[in-house]
Amino acid sequence: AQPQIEAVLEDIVHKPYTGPEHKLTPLVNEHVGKYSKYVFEPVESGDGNWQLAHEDGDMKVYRRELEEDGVVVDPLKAQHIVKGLSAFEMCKYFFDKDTRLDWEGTVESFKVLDKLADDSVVFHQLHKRVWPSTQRETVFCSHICMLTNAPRPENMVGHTWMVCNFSMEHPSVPITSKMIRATLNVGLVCQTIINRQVEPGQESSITRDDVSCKIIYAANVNPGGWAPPSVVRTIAKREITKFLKKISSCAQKAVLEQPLTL
Ligand code: H13
Repeated sequence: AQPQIEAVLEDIVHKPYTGPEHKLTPLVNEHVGKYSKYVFEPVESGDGNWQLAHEDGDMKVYRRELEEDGVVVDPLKAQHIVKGLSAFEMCKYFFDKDTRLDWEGTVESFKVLDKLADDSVVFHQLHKRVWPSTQRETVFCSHICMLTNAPRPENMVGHTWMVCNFSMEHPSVPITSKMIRATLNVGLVCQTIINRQVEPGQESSITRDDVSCKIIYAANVNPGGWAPPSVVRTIAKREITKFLKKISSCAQKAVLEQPLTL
């Protein structure tokens, strides 16, 4: 089945949410192009290297154990289903910096370095100290877009949406010895699932009660600098689980009073 899956993933195309193009458009396209396919590579039926690390209701967290130069860089993938909101609403909530600190438990503070377009922003983040050692910082570009031709789960309505966050360097924040620069590449892909039959042309009758958001979240984290592998693995599993639970409940609350946007 592998060549078939590869052919399907090859067809995925991403469309900018708002545009226009900017100086990092080629870099964004490169990352989104790769990540939009990687996120959909199956974990259950794949090569067997993915292990289910945590399961809690609709949430599943998988990891592949990997070390580079003695540093743990386990790829992580998680799936979750959140009731009462659409794929677009979830991605927009994850992308929106103004509500980030409501749910983001790993960040102490952040700064916008570059607003490239409404759909592409470069950030510098200071992370909370999780070890009794040096604090981590990250510089990354965050991009929101729509994916076309992505594999559609059963009972899906509307479009597939994605936020791609990738580490990069930026001249205004050189790497110093005061902090360790961690690097992450993250893809959050969301699709809206409907729990009742809707006749063609009746889509405007869909309400919040009818929908759930299916999330696939993939993260490749390099903590930078050495830390005991078992500690990194414990923290990574704990943080990704906490993150998914927290963003889900915060996003549900945030959209509650608003009309559904598919
Ligand atoms: O995705 C998460 N947060 C984003 C918004 O703050 C930023 C993140 C990103 C940061 C820096 C570079 C690129 C992307 O996408 C939530 C992160 C949840 C935690 C995932 C697992 C953390 C593992 C930590 C391992 C020890 C350092």
